[in-house]
Amino acid sequence: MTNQEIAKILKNISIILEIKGDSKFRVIAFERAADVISNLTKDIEDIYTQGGIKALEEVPGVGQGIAERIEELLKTGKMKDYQKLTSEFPEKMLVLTDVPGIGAKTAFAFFKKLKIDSIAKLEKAAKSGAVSKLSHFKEKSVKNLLRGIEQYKARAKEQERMLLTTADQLAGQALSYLKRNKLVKRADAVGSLRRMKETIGDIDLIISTPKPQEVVNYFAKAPFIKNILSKGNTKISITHNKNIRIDVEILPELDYGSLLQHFTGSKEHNVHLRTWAEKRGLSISEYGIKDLKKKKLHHFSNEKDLYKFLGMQYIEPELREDRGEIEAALENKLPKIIGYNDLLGDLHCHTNKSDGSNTIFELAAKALKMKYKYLGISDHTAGLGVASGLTEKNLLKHKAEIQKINKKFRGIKLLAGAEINILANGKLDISRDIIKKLDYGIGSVHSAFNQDEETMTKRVLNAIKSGIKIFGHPSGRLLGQRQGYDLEWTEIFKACAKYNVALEINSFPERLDLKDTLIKDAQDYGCKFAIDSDAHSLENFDLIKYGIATARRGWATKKDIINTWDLDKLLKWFKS
Ligand code: DGT
Ligand code: CA
Ligand code: CA
Ligand code: ZN
Repeated sequence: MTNQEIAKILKNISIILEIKGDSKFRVIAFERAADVISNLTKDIEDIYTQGGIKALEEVPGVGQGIAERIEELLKTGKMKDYQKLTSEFPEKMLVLTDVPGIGAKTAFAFFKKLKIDSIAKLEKAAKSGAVSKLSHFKEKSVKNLLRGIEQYKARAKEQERMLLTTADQLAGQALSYLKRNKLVKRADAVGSLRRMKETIGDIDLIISTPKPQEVVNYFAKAPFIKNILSKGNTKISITHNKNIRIDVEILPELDYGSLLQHFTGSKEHNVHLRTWAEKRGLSISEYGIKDLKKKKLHHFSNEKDLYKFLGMQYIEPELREDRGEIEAALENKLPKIIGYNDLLGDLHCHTNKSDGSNTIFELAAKALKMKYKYLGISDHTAGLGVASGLTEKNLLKHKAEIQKINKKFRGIKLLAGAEINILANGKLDISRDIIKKLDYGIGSVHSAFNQDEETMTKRVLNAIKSGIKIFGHPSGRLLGQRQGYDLEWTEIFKACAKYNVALEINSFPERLDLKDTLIKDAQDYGCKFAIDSDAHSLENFDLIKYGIATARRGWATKKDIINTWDLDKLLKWFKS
């Protein structure tokens, strides 16, 4: 039984206990255990086989009672308590609580009074007005309900895909296994991973070798394989033991450029390219480009030559989404997008004075190792009362501390910033005077996410005019968990350009926010960007790669990204 399956059952128990009005303490205990187990890196089954029930009890959040139930589940595949609970409150109806805005009690009312036990039935009842039979369901709540259902559906679709970081790690593991074999001449990740798309459906790899069959057999023996889906002479598809599909294609080196181009996609980019070429008597495939008139097949061992042959600029993989890149490449008008080594600093990170895990000194040492010229420290402010943030007084103390530690470092300059809450009414939670004493402020929305578009837009516009220099994770989306809030983006872009506020491109895997398409749009208004890690620990600094990838997918160039600028220029802009 997987951790996820066990966590799901514990979570369901907590929901049913809540419906039944059981003690809050018990509800939370099951919820917490579910949460811990679903995030555990070790398999519960392994923990149990190795250390028995005592080892289970050592898992944080798992007490004796829950450990006994997990043991029962692992031994018998069943849990009596759970069977009893679900006979009264069917497992099926619990899906309703996954809709944002529906709690355990409401879900049960839907089930009991309207016999609703699926999202489809819920949607039907909301649209037909049947839900208003529940006394507290008036017009506004029906509208919210429909919105919640839309969010649920979007999230379900996204959850079938993995985060870019996950795919990147697993592909890295598979590639390093392949490269240990001398028969493997070249091996690359292709598909959406090479294009660095924010979420990935499956992983695609290509290999060139003189001995395809031997390499297929070698790959089939990889230790990370759960099962083999299909196996041929030049291709193999497997399921990774993390339940992820990997497709592998193998070709001789002669055609590697064509293969790379073909399997990198996107499908839309390739279709456009093929149609364009057909009109010119050329047929493009993974085996090369055929000149139909002269009946000659051109081979490409190198992708750059392929685009050159077609008479266009080389198109970086991140741009291949059919968003105008082919037209631009033909006119020699593709922008030179930011490179992976162009950043001179990072402007968003947290110390242990708010919710980070490291000291100022540790962060600075890491930034120096990354060859940064400056590092902006931006801890949370205290205005929301949640998460440990800094009060105005403590923020000034923190600034003094940053300046003190700055003196201990050569080659890197520490900047004193803050991540300031944009309150529900659009005010910032620290005063303008304090912001002026800092090098810069990031303004972020961390509360009241459900405001309507007009209110949210006004709120953010107000903050943009209040002295912040970076608008942090602008849409607030969390991939697979939460859609971004509603903003009138053209208004936001105009204001950011006018008040010299950079839009953040946050590198956290579930954020990648601002997203690629909006980055592209924002440039039409003259907006600037800051690519930040938002590091809460030292390893988080390395996530910056994904933020840069997102900027590249948004066609952003070096000059538009404020943390590619040298310190003088940056500080001058902060004062503007
Ligand atoms: P994903 O896996 O949903 O994140 O997206 P991709 O782009 O990796 O798509 P996938 O895995 O279905 O296919 C890998 C690449 O194969 C795709 O990017 C382009 C290439 N390809 C070439 N011709 C075709 C075609 O006719 N259909 C599809 N689906 N892909 C094609
Ligand atoms: Ca794929
Ligand atoms: Ca695939
Ligand atoms: Zn932050």
